Amino acid sequence: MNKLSIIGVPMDLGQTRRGVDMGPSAIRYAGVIERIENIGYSVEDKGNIEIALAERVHSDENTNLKNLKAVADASERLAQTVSDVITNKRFPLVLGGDHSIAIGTLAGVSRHYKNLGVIWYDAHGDLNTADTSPSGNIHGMPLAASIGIGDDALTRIGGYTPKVKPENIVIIGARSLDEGEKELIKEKGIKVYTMHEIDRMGMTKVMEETILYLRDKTDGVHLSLDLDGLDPHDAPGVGTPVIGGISYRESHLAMEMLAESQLITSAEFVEVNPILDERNKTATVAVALMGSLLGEKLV
Ligand code: 4U7
Ligand code: MN
Ligand code: MN
Ligand code: MN
Repeated sequence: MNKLSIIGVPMDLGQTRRGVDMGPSAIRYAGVIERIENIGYSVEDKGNIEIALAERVHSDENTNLKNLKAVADASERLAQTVSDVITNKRFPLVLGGDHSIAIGTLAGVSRHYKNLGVIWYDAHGDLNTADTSPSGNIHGMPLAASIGIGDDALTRIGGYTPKVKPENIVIIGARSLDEGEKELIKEKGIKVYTMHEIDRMGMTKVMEETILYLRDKTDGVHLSLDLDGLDPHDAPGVGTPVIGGISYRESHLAMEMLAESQLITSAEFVEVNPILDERNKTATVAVALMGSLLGEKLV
């Protein structure tokens, strides 16, 4: 039987809006365990990683990265937990929390692969550094940190860097990229399907190309799905919504195609903020997408 472990990360220190720390609870409340058990997995819930309370963290004056030390500490704990899950031959499913948690998730996953691939499903590139970030929020930096660019405290989680090669990354859904991020994408040759390509080619072709692009050169693929990749109409409970996003149906199709490809070896769903949500809609959408990703069938 396929085995899966859920890891909750009630992280809100990578940005400044309250509520995203309740994401793991909202996703559990939306029935994630039952949903995945019904597909046929043996599911273990490892509970939550300990995160410092935002009210008790004071930022370091030596850096403009908000809550840097607290985020780095939590990333180390998450990396260890994720790595243990993989060692035990279980699929790690990480529930956020803001997207800064991807730094820890990837640090835990990447040590198990020679050539990890990453699908970054997001309205944003999350490729900022202290120098390019307009906000100082670390949730806008995890992909940069994972390719080894940024503050050492973030790039060296787990004691090694980089976690991913730029040519093994596919960003899907981008529609809000900062200038520094655009430059980095060009410089590093990161593959991006913006909303323009999704509109123009359709999600089917985007996913076919993504799967072909990653299949041969990787020995594992991590899916990092930021709910703000979806249109705010379908996923209103996110801290940084951007209009003109991917629909629920398109996302559902993308997850089903990934399930069919059997490419995905770990996943995280992030940025669910129940305070900003409408009757737990975004957590419910997240659980439905997890179901599709993990092989749920309609008939
Ligand atoms: B998320 C932003 F400036 N780019 O760096 C920044 F637009 O994990 C947003 O994708 C980052 O939700 C969004 O602060 C981070 C901003
Ligand atoms: Mn985003
Ligand atoms: Mn993101
Ligand atoms: Mn649309």
